Amino acid sequence: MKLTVAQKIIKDHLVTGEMKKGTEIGLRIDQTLTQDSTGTMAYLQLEAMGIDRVKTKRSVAYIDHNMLQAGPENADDHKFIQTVAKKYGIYFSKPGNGICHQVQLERFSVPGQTLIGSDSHTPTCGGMGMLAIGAGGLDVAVAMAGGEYFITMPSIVKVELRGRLKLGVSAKDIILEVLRRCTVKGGVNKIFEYCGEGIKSLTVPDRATITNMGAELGATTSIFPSDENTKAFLIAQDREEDYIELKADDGAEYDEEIVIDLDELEPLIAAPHSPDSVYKVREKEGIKVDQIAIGSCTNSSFMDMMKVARILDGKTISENVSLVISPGSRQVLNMLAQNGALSKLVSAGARILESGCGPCIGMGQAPANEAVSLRTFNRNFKGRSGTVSADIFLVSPEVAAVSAITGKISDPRDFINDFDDIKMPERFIINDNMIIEPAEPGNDVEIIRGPNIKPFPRGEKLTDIVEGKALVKVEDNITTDHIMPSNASLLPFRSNIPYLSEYCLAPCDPEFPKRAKENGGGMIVAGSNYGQGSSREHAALAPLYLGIRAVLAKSFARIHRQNLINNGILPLVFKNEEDYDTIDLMDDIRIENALDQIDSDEMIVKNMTKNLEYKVITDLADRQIDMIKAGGLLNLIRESNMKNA
Ligand code: MIC
Ligand code: SF4
Repeated sequence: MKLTVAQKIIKDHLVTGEMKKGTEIGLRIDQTLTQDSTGTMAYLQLEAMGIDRVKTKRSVAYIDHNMLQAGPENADDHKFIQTVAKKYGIYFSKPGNGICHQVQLERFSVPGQTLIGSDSHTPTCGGMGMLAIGAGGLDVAVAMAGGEYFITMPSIVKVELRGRLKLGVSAKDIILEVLRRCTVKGGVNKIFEYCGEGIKSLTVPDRATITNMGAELGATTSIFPSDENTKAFLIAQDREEDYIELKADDGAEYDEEIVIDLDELEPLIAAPHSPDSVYKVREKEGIKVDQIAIGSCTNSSFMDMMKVARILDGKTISENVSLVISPGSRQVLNMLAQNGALSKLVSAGARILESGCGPCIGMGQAPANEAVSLRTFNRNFKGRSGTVSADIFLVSPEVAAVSAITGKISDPRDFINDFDDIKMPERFIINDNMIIEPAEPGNDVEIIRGPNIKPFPRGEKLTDIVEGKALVKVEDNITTDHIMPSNASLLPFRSNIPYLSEYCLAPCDPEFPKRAKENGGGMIVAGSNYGQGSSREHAALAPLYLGIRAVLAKSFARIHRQNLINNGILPLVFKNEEDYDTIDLMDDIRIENALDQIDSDEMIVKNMTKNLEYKVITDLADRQIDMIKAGGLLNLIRESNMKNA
């Protein structure tokens, strides 16, 4: 059989199941990554599994999100992660070393291998020809312990790039174009595989911009072949030995095809408040801008920063603009410092932030009320910046840099003459002294736990009757930023679910946590694509803590659905979407014979208040049914450990 790049990697790593679209498959995982805002929980779960040492080829723990240290909580969590990493055989990337995806791409990514990470933008390393997938922290912990990672065998979308990008148009515009065409729910259970003549002119970091933001499609992942450009990047990272060539077989079959003519692409912009609300920059030209932020795991590579430095060289930014720049990694920052580009950025008036997520996750730099902020990031969900009334637009580094000078949204094609002098370096500065090696097996490293680490909630076994009130009713495309908001004041509590749960779904309905507690838990009712966005399992753990037993939705985002199942919460999809309209807040919802019903693909849910019955689709694999019955994956693992003891 002729295979695509993704199918080849899946075939090489398949442990359970068959490569049959829509069925569940289990994959062997070579590498894992965690970051600090999901990592604390993931490592608590790893500890609960009772293994001595990780079984992966390489696991890395990064500190990049919770970088503001306004109190001791974040630094305490960093210490916990550092000591756990040392003990269990995990490499530890210190705060300041860079954003997990950027550093993973530079220093650890290997074409042909599998990677899962407790962050939805893990597909960044798809730019290196890895099968790189975002997952909940518990799934990552299981993979570290040597377990498989289960996904639905995805369909493969061929994205053929033709021609070459014009000056002022960049990789960001390619992924914005894909988002414009496919939307934020268009990628569920699909892999976007890039090919065609057009990929030859894209460097690995360009490709990584595209695979990174493929997360916004809801896709399982995105991937590029491994070719001469991959080799050049690996040589420049002094890792030539990691190179293998990887390309799709001639005649490989795809499920869908998209063709993008790069010559015809123009600078694009995603308008508030969704990454798929895409326009031409020309259509938004002239809008006054208050803040510009350049960085994030989407656009913070050396080449991106060099283009920005080139545009800002000798200029001063508009008096009304605050420009913040966070280079993606210490390697990038160091390169800019060494070649003088950093000085150009500073001279133009940029505020340089440390290498980390920063404003992308609301860790500082919240814009002013009603401000317009132009960002090179990947998400512009309402309130994510820390300012609910702000309007966030997503753009390329080129658009951001020229707009910083003019003070309004501007098209770079009117300002740039050439980037000819900007070349991929033949050799990056290699300095891994902020990556701490793990201790030898059999060590006695002491794990340091701060007082902010609270036990995480455990699910309960499925009962035959599942009932409760509809405690909240929300619309389509609810993000995990709605379910479990993240900002500078909440992120320090990522290891404290009782505290976080007070804010669960608060942007949609601030009374929900109180109502849930008063009623001893119940159900969530939601529209389509519920739980899109991040991989944070806190969006399942906080509802679990509040006693949520089921979520009835029109459809779910992939990672969030699995996080619910991992925690023993039923994800139920309305068979008839109109049923959603008949449920009102506080209706009594009841599932009878749940223990029998769970074994089939559909269940009957009763609305006792309205005297109505709904058919819901469960579509659970046998393994997932076991998890729901056990009250979550950790309980299941414990049960099987007990059986084997
Ligand atoms: C995000 O971009 O939303 C995050 C913060 O990186 C999350 C992880 C988290 O919530 O900690 C993600 O993308 O998974
Ligand atoms: Fe960090 Fe933003 Fe990337 Fe999430 S999207 S990993 S917050 S830079």
